[in-house]
Amino acid sequence: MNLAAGSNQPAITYLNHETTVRSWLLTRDHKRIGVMFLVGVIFALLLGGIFAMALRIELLTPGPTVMAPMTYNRMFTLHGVTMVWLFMIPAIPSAFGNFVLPIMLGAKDVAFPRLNLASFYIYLAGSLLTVFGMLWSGADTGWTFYTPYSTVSPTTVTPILMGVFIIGFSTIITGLNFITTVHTLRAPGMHWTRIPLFVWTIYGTSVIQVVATPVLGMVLLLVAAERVLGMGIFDPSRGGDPVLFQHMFWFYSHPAVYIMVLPAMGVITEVVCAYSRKNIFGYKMVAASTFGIAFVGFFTWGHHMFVSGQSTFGSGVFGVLSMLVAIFTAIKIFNWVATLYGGSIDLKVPLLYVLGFIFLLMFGGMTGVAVATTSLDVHWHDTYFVVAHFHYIMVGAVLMAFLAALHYWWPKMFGRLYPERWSFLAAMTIIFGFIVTFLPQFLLGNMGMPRRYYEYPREMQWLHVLSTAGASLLAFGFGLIAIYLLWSLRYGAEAPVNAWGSRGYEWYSGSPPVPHNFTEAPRFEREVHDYTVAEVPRVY
Ligand code: HEM
Ligand SMILES: [Cu+2]
Repeated sequence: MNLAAGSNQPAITYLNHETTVRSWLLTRDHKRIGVMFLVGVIFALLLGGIFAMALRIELLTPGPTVMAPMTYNRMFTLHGVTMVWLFMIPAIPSAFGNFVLPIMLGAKDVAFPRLNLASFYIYLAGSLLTVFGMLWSGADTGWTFYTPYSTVSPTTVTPILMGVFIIGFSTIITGLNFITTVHTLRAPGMHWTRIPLFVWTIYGTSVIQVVATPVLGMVLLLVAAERVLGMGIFDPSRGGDPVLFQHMFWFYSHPAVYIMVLPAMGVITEVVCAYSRKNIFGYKMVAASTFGIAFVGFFTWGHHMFVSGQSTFGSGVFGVLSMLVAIFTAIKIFNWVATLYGGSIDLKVPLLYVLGFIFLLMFGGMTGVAVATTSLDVHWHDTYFVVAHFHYIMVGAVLMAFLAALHYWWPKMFGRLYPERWSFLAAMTIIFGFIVTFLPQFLLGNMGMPRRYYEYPREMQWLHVLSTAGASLLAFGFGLIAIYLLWSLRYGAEAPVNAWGSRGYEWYSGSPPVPHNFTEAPRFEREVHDYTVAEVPRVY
């Protein structure tokens, strides 16, 4: 062990062994690539957040407020495109998955480090093309690019479609890399039953990424071909079928919601164990439910199409299959709560986000079951009810998990502690701000407020104003986090070796880790999160 003088951190870490810009840009170190992805997705979150605030400000009054109707259409498209494709999909797998997955397995790196770097540049190229399309004149199709409108819209749809198409390759490559890493690079003692649950969720996600993303690629390319070459694939006026688009789009995009939520569930499992000082209750069930969700998720896409003219029987089958997902999710929720129960709880800020996650996921999940009920969904489809449902899951749950991961692994990644009081204030602001933003949207949807509308009747105004107020709180919370995290990089106290006394395997390496994670391959001789052992062996 070679420690820096007067410190418990390694003298040479992945951060300081080379410091030139070139050493970052050409790095093959999974940790640096993870950090670069993290910076990328945070920029996307910021950009998507600015679009969101513009939308909420416009909706403060029933009529025109600050922008023209066409600008509004572009705004919600840019918001959705940025948040879904540039932030949500890569957020947890590509950033945190890259950073911690190899360390958790006792590996030096991922299986294909060069490909890993390529994945980052593909993500960057796709994102830049998308942002270029947005700045050029933006698109007004919504993030879902529904045909036939997307094939005729006069806005800059094609570059944005192609940007998202390119980002898909990054997703596929990263998925392949993780699957191969799990199969081939496990250190001695890392049996299948010892694999941390975060890794299992990344594995399940990777399978979805590899299997489903090509379908998205195909459908986007076909829309682009229809726009550029005038082929008649989806546009009925040219002999195409617009519903075919919906099938292909949702065949990917429903499983894609699990690309977002499964890694989030993995983070939650790690954090619950670490701060309740207990191994997960029902490891095998939690791991199996991950694959249950990943598998069933492939057979539920028709719940987005109840009003598309599909047969009533078809809708019924899709509805029932969708509800199965709730059962697997409930298994996880039960096991998290059972782990917390009787644990030695240490309420640090990542655990606070976990409590927020569980609460909001239940709201999102149960309203999911409600909208999967055909008779109810015919009323709620394309209203704010659906908007609220998926924001409860995507923002309420996934973003909470993202923030939990950021706060849990921050000392590991950068070797610094952040101010605890400020982090609590920010977490409370975000959880409260979230509820104020999105709870009114359920009510609005039920009153008949359609999604993507620029104007609304006056009696809905107070709910919209409430929602905008909540969004402002959210923005304030994020600003706070940005300030204290950046502050901590320079002025934060040096983090101890294992900031939380966690028994997760990633703490076997230093904080921050040495360039190849370990000086010798660690041996895994206990179960993950076994708090009955006296101390964590460290190998760096
Ligand atoms: C218990 C599990 C879930 C069920 C049963 C469920 C069900 C549904 C249904 C039926 C719809 C379509 C409603 C409509 O358009 O009228 C829907 C929309 C949506 N759900 Fe879920 N959902 C579940 C979980 C999730 C999760 C985990 C996510 C994300 C991580 C998610 C994200 C979405 C999105 C993005 C949409 C709307 C897409 C759009 O039209 O823009 N859902 N959900
Ligand atoms: Cu779905």
